[in-house]
Amino acid sequence: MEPVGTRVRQQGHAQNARDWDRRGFLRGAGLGAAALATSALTGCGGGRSSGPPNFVLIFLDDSGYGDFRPFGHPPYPTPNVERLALGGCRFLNFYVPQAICSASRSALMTGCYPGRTKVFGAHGPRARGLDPSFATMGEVLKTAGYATGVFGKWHIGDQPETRPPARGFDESSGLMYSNDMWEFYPERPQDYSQYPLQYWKNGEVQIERVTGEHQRFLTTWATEDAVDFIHRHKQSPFLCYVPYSMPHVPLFVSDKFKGKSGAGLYGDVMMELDWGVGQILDALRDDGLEDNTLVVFCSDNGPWTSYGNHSGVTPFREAKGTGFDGGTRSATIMRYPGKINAGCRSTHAACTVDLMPTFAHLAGAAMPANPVDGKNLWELFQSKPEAVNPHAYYPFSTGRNFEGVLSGDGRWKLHLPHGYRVLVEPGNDGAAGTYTQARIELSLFDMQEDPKESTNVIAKHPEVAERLQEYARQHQQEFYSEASGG
Ligand SMILES: [Ca+2]
Repeated sequence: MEPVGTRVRQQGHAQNARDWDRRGFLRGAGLGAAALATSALTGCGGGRSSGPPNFVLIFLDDSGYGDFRPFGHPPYPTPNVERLALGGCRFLNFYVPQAICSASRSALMTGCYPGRTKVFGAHGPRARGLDPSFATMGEVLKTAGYATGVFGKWHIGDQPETRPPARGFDESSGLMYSNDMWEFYPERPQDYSQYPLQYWKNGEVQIERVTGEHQRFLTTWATEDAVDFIHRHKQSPFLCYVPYSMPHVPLFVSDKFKGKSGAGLYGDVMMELDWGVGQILDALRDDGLEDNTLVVFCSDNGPWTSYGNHSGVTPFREAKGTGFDGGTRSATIMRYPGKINAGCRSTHAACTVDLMPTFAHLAGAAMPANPVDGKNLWELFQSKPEAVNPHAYYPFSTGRNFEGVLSGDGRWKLHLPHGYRVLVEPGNDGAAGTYTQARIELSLFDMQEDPKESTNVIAKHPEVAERLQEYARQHQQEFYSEASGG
């Protein structure tokens, strides 16, 4: 029998989506004949228990550092993320190199800084995105025999040569860019009215014109496709990349969680994402794959606080779209039973660019021919006592502006002089608030003593500032000078 969710997406109209939601809820709740049939078919173990690990990479969109326990204390339950953290390691100082969608995702997929790929900010419909000369994680792992799937928001290319099927992913479903780049969205609909938001599956448009009714299912569909992919590939090594579209505005939630959090729509959306994490963890457990799978959980950037009660929270300075830690520091969990200590907590600095090289190392895959900035940090991710971060520094940027560097040990952060946006008044219930522009001069922050970047200590530590300024000069020269094409 054809899966119900697939049929809905092929037909792609609201009534069927609602019908599917009801049946999807029954199945998710373990009720009805469909639930029994599904579990009887899939919950039988027998997955590959040795050899190179599988990778499950869950990447949220705009989730704040404090949106989940145990990183924060949100007013809604997140039991599945807590379960993941209890079984693995929490990384408290994990960074993205730029706190905007496309730049962050390109860095994750390639292990290259935005200054190298020249993918900055967030691209819109029909953009070419990431140049195919930079290998993706999917392409790298495929050379080692991995099956690869991406289920959710791609956002690093919307042309035939830059969509997932051309970039190393055997299977794919979801949106090619953000869910607000959308003719129905009240913010700037004129920018997107010529391009209906499309839902893609395996290189074909499955829904020509995504509506609000469809958006309610984005989290469920990504989850279902990821779970299905895991079940079908339990005998071969796989990469299952799940870049959820939520909790990027406009927020949507299925009936499973609508009104369930008691904390508004954002809480409902986060509960549904937590449910998705739980479904994926259950699939790994049921297939006997838990011990041979590295699960990584992270967000592409910090919260979009302009959206007020439709935004997450961060304890750090500023938020999405800035080089401050409120934008670039992501609550990250890694679980790999027997290899990463359960319940561990790491304060090492690390960055999403390091994931691809680390995955390649674990998979026994050769690194690509193009230069890569990230490094294999497997010993550091395992919290080996002797492990040190081999990076002298991590750069951070916003759009095309290189803004400064963080020392590789995470202790010091140097801001070059740059402008940045500051929230004046948050919006409410889906409406955007207002920003003003501010400026920071050359500043050094001691991230250990002052993680909120509040006190400039450059006069107190001139030798540290000089060392970081030299790294910044080198980075500027290599990636942002005219000679570099920057
Ligand atoms: Ca984002």
